[in-house]
Amino acid sequence: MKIGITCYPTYGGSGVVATELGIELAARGHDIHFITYSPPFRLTGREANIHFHEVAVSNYPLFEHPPYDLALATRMAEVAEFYSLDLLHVHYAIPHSVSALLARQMLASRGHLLPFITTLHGTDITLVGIDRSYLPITKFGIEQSDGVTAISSYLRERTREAFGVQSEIEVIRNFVNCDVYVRKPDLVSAMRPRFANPDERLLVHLSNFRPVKRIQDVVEVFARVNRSVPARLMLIGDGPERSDAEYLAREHNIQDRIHFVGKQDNVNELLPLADLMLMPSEMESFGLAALEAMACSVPTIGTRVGGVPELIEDGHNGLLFEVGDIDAMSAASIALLSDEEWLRAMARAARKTAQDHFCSSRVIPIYEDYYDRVIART
Ligand code: GMT
Repeated sequence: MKIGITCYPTYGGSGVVATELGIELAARGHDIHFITYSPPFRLTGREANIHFHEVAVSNYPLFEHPPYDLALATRMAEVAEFYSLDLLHVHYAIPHSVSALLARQMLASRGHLLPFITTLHGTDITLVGIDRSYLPITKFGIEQSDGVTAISSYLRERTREAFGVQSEIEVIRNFVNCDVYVRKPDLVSAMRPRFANPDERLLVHLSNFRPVKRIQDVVEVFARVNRSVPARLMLIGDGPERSDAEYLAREHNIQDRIHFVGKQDNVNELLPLADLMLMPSEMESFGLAALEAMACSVPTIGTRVGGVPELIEDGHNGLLFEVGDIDAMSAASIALLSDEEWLRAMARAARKTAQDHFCSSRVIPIYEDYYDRVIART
């Protein structure tokens, strides 16, 4: 198949899923065309069967807000025509589904068929999408899509409730490449000493440091853990809450125990170094960072929100708490990190969950099957 993929190419779960999906599909022989304003950050540019088409937005002085959505629609239509795309797959509804709709209409007027699929990721529905200024057009974009997928059952139900969308929404959960995201003992032995001493535990958090991730809770939990168990914290990513986290670390005088490693491409090399992942988010429609950690045999202490319980089974492959319950999360982290056998059992269960249910080898064929069905009915 020839597939166009559009996403936010920056540091964020939806862009990661879209990019990894493109990489996996290309490895299975499909021709993948990314259509975005810059190359998705996890692409190396050396992958076979992957093409990148930049969306350039002209910045005429009259435009206080350059119309990216229109430039995107134009580029989508051009690429689809020049490369005979079979379908477009857009990740994150706003504004991508509306641009795809325009591209489909432009091509239809010239007798070309271009079905498009929208994948809903979370904040496009739970935050941005329900803002009154975007709701009607987001709902329209979803309803006009030839296929709609959601990354969890939670998000499907939330979309139905919040938008009153009646059309079919297929749940296709996020995935991870279990051969790439895996704990390799040699690599761990070589790299872990850079981040923690042998007698110390290493905790990790990975996000875009937005308020929804509650980075302050990560630092608060770590501060309490560090009082009972010698430990270090690795913070992967960057974003608006970073300086608050740095300030809080100084207040607790634990700044020397925290590694702010910033945005990293190869998180598969860093995650396996850790003993425990902290994900105290206010909301997660799925929680991709937790899945990536789980595949690396790192269990998560997280919050019972959104789609997280569809990934983490409390007490089996991780532990779930109410949002903001720092005391309970700290106590559980200390208990788990102090009990080697329990920690190992949970690490094994985390890896097994990733392997049994969320490996790309299982999920990508589900996408392929869905593409076939959408193309067949349009
Ligand atoms: O969580 C973010 O701030 C980023 C956001 C995105 O769209 O990039 O993440 C959403 O999509 C991820 C990939 O499907 C999910 O794993 C996240 O749970 C989801 N975030 C929220 O629902 C808050």
